[in-house]
Amino acid sequence: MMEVRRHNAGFCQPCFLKHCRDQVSRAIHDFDMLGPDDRVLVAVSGGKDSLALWDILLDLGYQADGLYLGLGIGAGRDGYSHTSGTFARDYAARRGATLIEVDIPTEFGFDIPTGAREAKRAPCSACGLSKRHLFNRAAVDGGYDVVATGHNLDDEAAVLFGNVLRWETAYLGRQAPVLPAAPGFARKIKPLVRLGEREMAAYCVLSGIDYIVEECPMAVGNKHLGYKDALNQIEVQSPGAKAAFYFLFLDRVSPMFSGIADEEREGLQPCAGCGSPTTGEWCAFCKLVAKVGGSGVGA
Ligand code: Q46
Ligand code: ZN
Repeated sequence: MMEVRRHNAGFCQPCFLKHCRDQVSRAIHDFDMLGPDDRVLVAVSGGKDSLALWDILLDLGYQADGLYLGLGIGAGRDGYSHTSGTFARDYAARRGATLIEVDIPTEFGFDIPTGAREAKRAPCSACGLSKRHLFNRAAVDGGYDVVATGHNLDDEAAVLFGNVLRWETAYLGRQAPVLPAAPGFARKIKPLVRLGEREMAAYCVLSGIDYIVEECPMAVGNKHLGYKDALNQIEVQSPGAKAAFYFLFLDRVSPMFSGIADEEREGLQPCAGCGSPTTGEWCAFCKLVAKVGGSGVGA
């Protein structure tokens, strides 16, 4: 029996898997994320969230391919990136699904820890901008309509908490489960926003999906993890608080900031290196590649 306190409900195995699929269907419907003919590119890390998302989208009948990005984190065959790639490949092979791979060290000549150090950025900042850029580029180049990521309710509530603490209005304007397509940008969707971290781990265990349990070593000391802990403590006292915090924000507060996000997408021009839309002459990813002295700018 799997208990979900937020819903004050307990589920047997088949009902729990159905509950997860239903929550994803509801998110897709409520936020108008996907049409039946959309081609979806799922950002797959080898972790529980992205593999569960890919599984559920396939079960729901969507045309969903995976994209695995090699970040070069951790040395050797036991390193984080090597291991996470193995889980992504194994899942794709077992399910007969298509997995596209982009390996940053091979294609651009640097790994994320080195890139971050040489560009004097926090590792997660260098990693995040690389992921956003390369997922979008793969989607646009591959003719996909949508990039789907495995951000769950815990992730989104923690990001919201951090943005509210510092009243980051531009980020608040952008924090939606759907970012519409624009010239040079595929639509971005987060179909797991109605499901928590614990539910995603249970989904994988109950449906026999093997995933990398180890956290990325670069996440240690990350502020985001502290926000998750704080919200978990609140959730213990008041089940449902996390979902209320996030969904009432979307309903009542985020419309006030959406104009800021729209303004940010206006006045973009093609990056001199890769052609992706950007505010300056070079996009953040090409600047990172240039600082690290890597290869592939303009490729
Ligand atoms: S993979 Fe990349 Fe995460 Fe690792 S370096 Fe940070 S952002 S923690 S989701
Ligand atoms: Zn560029």
